[in-house]
Amino acid sequence: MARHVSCDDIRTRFSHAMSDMYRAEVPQYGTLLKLVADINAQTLYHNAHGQDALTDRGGSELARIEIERHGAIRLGTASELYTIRRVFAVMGMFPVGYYDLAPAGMPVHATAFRPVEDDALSQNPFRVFTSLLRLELIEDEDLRERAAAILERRQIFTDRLLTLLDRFDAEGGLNDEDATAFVIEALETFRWHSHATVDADTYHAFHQAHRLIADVVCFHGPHINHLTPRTLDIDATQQAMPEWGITPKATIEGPPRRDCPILLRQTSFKALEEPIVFPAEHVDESGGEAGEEAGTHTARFGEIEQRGAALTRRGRRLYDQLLAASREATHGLEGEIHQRALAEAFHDFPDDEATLRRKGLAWFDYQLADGARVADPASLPGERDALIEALIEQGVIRARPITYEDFLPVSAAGIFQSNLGESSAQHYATTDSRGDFEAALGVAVEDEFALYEQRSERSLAACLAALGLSRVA
Ligand code: OOG
Ligand code: NI
Repeated sequence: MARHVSCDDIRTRFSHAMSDMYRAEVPQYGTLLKLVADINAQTLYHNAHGQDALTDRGGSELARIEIERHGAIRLGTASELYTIRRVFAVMGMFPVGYYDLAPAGMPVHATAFRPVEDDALSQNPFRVFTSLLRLELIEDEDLRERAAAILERRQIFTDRLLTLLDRFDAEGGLNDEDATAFVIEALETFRWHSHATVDADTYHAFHQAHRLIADVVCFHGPHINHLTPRTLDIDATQQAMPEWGITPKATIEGPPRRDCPILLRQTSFKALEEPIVFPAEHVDESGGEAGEEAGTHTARFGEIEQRGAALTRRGRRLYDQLLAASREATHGLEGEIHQRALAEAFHDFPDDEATLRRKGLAWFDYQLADGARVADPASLPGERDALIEALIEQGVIRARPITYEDFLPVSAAGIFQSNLGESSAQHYATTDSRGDFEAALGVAVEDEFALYEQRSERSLAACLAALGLSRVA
């Protein structure tokens, strides 16, 4: 039997193919990539420490930055979500986390498909924020039923892709030829279609109910709506954007600028209105066919992100609390002034690595220092936390923050809004629908906190084992 291509390789082939496709479709994305590469090179040049901080996994963090991207798609039905899970599985990407965006006025819930193993993440951490429209939140019953009927009729996956998915599931992998075909076929699902599947009136009716509904329901497939490169300095990138002909949104989402970056900071720019064509649906009075009708649709945009340390549950609670509390102080503010008020509101969030670690606010990865040896094992404390501190103090092990690999619901809602128009947030009185989402997905989503904890524990256990101190772990 022919050898299987690794899922990691398929993911990397796919993310390159997707990036090439998006660059051809949205030229501003190409400009953004150049700008981010430029800023990253400058940041590394001016900040040897920044480079050092990125070399935590033996330099792999630095290597992955250049290919690191996240994208987003919006799906219409449970069965689309079920099948996209199978598609991402071929690329070694699994659903992590549940994001309910209804409280923020978006009629969707979501997960992030991403690699979960350390090795896979360091090779290429490609992620796709994947949301599912919640039709039940459309109030107008007639519109809701029309949307469901339209979505029921479409097939967003090619026949060949479905065959390849069955082969992958049956054989546990794809050979080189099939992997190549898989990338080509999977890309079709993410492609932009300028022909709407519904007439202009139907489109406008959905658009009126919520722009997001029109975007999901009226097209042949869930076009990739952005691909985001990772910058090492989002403030500098945001500032430079206008010089490159790109207009960013007024505020950076997420935590303020800090010495020790945490979680995720993001900003986006609105894509231009794109021409679309509505099919000729009616026969006009003279008996001739009324021609296709031209229109426009705003769907695709650009975004940049800067990633920092993953927070523990405790750290995340503090982040959520401070962010909520900052609302009043930052309301209506933009740009630098907004960032200053936000930084003020985050004053109580410790901003040095040692405190973040000791207070259990962020996750750390532990590595043995070069040539590390314990001089006097008997003198080491028995209690675990004290032992770790002693080993760090003696320079035997090093602790590095683990990079946050996920998304933030409040930020995501802000990104949705900037892209769909500020007026897009609506009030939805809903309960958390995680159960429905997981039923559609066919599996439970993984818990991101558990993944970070396991990684931290594994790295620590390996250090202690190598030092002959495993009894404590
Ligand atoms: C997804 C918006 C969320 C992010 O980075 O948080 C997102 C969408 O607009 O479909 O991309
Ligand atoms: Ni995004």
